Amino acid sequence: MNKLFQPFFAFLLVLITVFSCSEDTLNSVEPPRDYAEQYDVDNDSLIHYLKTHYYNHQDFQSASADEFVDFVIDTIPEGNTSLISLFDQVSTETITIINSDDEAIEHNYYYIIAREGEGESPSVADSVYITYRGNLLSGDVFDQRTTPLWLDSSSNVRGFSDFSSKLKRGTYTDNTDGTIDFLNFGAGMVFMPSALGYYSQSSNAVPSYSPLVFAVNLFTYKQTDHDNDGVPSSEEDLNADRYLFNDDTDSDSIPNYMDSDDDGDGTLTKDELDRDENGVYDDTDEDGTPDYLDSNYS
Ligand SMILES: [Ca+2]
Ligand SMILES: [Ca+2]
Ligand SMILES: [Ca+2]
Ligand SMILES: [Ca+2]
Repeated sequence: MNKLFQPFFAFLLVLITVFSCSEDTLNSVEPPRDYAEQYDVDNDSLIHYLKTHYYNHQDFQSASADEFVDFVIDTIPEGNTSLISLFDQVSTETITIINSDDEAIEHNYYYIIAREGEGESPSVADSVYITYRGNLLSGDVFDQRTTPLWLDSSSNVRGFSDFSSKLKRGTYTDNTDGTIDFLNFGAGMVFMPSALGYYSQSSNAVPSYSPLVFAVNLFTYKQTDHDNDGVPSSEEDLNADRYLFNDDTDSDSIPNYMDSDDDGDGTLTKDELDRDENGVYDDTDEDGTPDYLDSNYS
């Protein structure tokens, strides 16, 4: 049995490069490039990469339930017609990015579920217990974690957290020696344009405007409530677009998932959420908007 996975439930918040950098860490002096133009460039690069590379998909199909399989991506040799390209195996997801002129720019990312997993999937707001490897289209690995760690999905780059929510967790067994064995966990890869990664930000390992590839194993996850207001963070994505930063009921620039008084009426959400404690959010005027999002009721 695989004893790779040891520090379970030790919640670690580790600052690593799948995290988005904050605005003040931008080291680019030029204004960021136009999203639509950059997307076209990135998407061409991604399509070319997908058509010219393959991965070891058979290793995943033949793996036993507890086996940890490394993702191996390689170039299809010239003239080879038997290898199946990544392009012929990917699914596509579209994320809309709103630019500074309020225009919606659709961004595709591509992904492969190599191992289905057997449990539920996390939301983009949850904490995920994962291993991963990140590489550029050149093949260079810029970040890798082979020991599982907890990551807060809301802090990860958007393409990473969105893709994570497509994986299913596995099951696990506690061993008497304190180790954990994970079984049938979900595993896959995501191929994303730079706008869903670090975009204009750069580091030594990741140049600006780099499309990214991540291979991810999802062992398990847990629900979060970032602002401790009693509403799970996943429910604070009110418009259900799998993005937490554009839901701000009281327009105070603090998104709901971080706002302990969502409607800004001076009563904390936790104090007006469910006064009669019947498990249903209170809606005093029965207008369909619960009191904690209704500034008419506090
Ligand atoms: Ca949202
Ligand atoms: Ca707010
Ligand atoms: Ca809230
Ligand atoms: Ca209210």
